[in-house]
Amino acid sequence: MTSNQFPVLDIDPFDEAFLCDPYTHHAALRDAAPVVWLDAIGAYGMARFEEVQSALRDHGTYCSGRGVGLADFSKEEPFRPPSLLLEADPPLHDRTRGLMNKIVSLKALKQLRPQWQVKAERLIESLVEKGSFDAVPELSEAFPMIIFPDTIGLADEGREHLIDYATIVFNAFGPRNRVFEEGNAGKEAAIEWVAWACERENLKPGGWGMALYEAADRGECTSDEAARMVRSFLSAGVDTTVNGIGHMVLALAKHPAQFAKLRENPKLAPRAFEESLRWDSTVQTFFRTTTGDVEVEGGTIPEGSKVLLFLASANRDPRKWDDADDFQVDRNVSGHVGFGFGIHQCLGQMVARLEGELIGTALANQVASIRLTGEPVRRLNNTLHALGSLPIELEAA
Ligand code: HEM
Ligand code: OVM
Repeated sequence: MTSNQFPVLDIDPFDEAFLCDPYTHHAALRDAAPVVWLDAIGAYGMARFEEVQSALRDHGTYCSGRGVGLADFSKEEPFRPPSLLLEADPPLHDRTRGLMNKIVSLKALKQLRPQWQVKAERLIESLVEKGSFDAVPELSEAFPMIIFPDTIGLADEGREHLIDYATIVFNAFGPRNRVFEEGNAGKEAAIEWVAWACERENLKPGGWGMALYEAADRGECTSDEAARMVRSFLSAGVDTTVNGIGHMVLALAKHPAQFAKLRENPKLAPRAFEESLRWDSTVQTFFRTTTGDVEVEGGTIPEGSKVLLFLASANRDPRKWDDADDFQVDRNVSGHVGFGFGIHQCLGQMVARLEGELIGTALANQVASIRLTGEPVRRLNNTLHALGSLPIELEAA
């Protein structure tokens, strides 16, 4: 399938040069046209804020049920049974979402906040004592791993598989390229562990996992569906916040004046986290599939086309944001699409925001300066902007 109506670009958004530094390539995508054809992957692309937001809003035209990766589930076997949320359209999506929204509620988060706050303050306290360390294992992975698996009620053994599992899942939205093959190699055990961890008998009482089986007991879903929904928590709930926190720390380390602003006013912590998601969006892209021929500026996208939505590029579009490439902790960042937009907008956004706020606040309270002590190392992933290593030094306040 080709298109001569739209500019044909030979940029591969999943090649290693692009994934290493996506931001240097986004402007070319945005400036070419509102809709482009990406020959390297055989899909359309939208990289401007307006088009990305419109496509996310119009879930009837740009559907998710045929997968939100490059693979079209109506033609190819999905790499795992589809998510009942992410890879579903209404009415199935809305039914699942309703069930899960009741569990990830404002009330639940209010109850968790004090415990999570103590853990965030303690973690930063121990890291300030240490001084120099790698912020990926010791901070950005450590914090979500301290709180999230317990919130779900996961078994104690095997939790280390969670990050490997997310690597596999988020790589699988892209093509079967080298990043996929090499990134996923040797991580197969994680798939088996996650299937095991989602079973009722392996979940602890009182957690969000068991809450889904209790919904099944009330007849609100089947127990197979409950297992699949627990899997959604495990797929989307860890590596996203890990890299959201990691990139906030990196952004603050690179912008000492912005960190100083946050220290002067720790109440900016929620904004600082939100701005870091705009400035360096953890989830870089998702696909949609067109359900019919779509008339857009520049031509017609045929039915059954894959369209790659560049969320991270939309969040840096100068058509939408003043000084789009500047990181400003006091920016009004409302409307960014780092958590998506519309019916699929992140189920766990309150969880992520709370985690980011607590780490941002703990840093503002306890730390005088954050200094990079070496080059950050990227962990290339087809969907996530991810860090492998972030050597930093914290100076006590
Ligand atoms: C959906 C990003 C944290 C669970 C999404 C979407 C994005 C996103 C962009 C939209 C997908 C689409 O439109 O196709 C993020 C980021 C996070 C984060 C950047 C952290 C900084 C979390 C957490 C959880 C979670 C902590 C679980 C507690 C989900 C689920 C969906 C979703 C289940 C699918 C929702 C649906 O289709 O209705 N997330 N997420 N996410 N997220 Fe998150
Ligand atoms: C799911 C799922 C998996 C990956 C990502 C995601 C960002 C959701 O299994 O529902 O949302």
